[in-house]
Amino acid sequence: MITIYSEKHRLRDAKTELFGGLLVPPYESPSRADIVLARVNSKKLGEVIAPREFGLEPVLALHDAGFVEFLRVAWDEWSQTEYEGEVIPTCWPARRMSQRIPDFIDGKVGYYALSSETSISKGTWEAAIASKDVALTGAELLLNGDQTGTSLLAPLKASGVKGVFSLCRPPGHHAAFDMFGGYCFLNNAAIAAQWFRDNGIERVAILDVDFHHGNGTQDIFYEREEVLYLSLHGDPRDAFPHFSGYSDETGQAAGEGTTFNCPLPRGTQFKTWCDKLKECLTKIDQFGAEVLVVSLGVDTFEKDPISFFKLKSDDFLSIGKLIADLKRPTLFVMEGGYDIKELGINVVNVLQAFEG
Ligand code: OKP
Ligand code: ZN
Repeated sequence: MITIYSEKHRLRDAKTELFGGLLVPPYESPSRADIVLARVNSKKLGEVIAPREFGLEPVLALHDAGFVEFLRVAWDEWSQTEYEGEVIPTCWPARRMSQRIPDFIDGKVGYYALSSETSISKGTWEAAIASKDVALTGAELLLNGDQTGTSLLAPLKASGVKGVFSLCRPPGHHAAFDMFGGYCFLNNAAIAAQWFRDNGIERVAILDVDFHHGNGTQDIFYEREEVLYLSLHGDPRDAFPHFSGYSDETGQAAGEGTTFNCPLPRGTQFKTWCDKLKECLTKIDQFGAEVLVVSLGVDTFEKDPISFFKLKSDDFLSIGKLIADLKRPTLFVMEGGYDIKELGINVVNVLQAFEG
């Protein structure tokens, strides 16, 4: 399997995350991509290639233009104040308050933030742009093949088991139409899914196996019938993002029925999780998805420091195998996973088992 990877992920290296009332070193750190890449290489998963640049058009296809411009200038505007730390929101347009966009950066960051743990730091914008290019390059490779002109999609359709791995960092699934947070800025998986739609693919499914609900992906496609979003995640009554991911959120308007949420309780083991995964896979099959995008988070791991499921390293092999059984061209987009020690093992387990 080919991996798409950009060194520019290093530009996202915030000093602070607001966690438990303290400013701590972020869980979402450059070492995450390093450890995954090291495992990709040591297990000889396949070639590792750099992304090409797609510009802002595919981003503006589904993110708000004002939001994207805010992300671009946020660090510079913050740097021009007397503030000494990183960009952290402290004030929101909460219930019954005005939804206007303020002028000063303090107000703007509150307007565009969905949570406060995620500091915007120097280089965040550049890394987020590279991350969405990693996703888009993977999508393009899956659809059009490599430079030799060989389409990967044809053999995919025949064998049903071809995939591409976009090693995105920072992650994306919490990034909504006009909100950042949960370590995410631009929604890499959603941008890739939309790119497939804009390049002749009728029906796309996004399967989100990250421990956290992908509120951003759900938000972006909530009223859309051609993109099916399915997620298994920690029950939002107990887990971030807390205000999205309930089972009665099923889509709206034309998109009614094309969102499927499986919230699961503390301590969930693989057996229970896997039964839900199989339900999701059946729905993807029935939906007639031509391409599958997997939001691949492995923070469901039993040793993950910020999550509460109990999956073991070998379970990730089963996940890869079950996804392969769907026989759909599959773009794996990296999301979360914070047990640095075993992160690479768990990610590459999914990918190698997918390849069989
Ligand atoms: C990003 B991804 C824990 C607060 C949760 C944010 C988690 C973001 C996860 N007390 N902090 O989905 O892996
Ligand atoms: Zn997560």
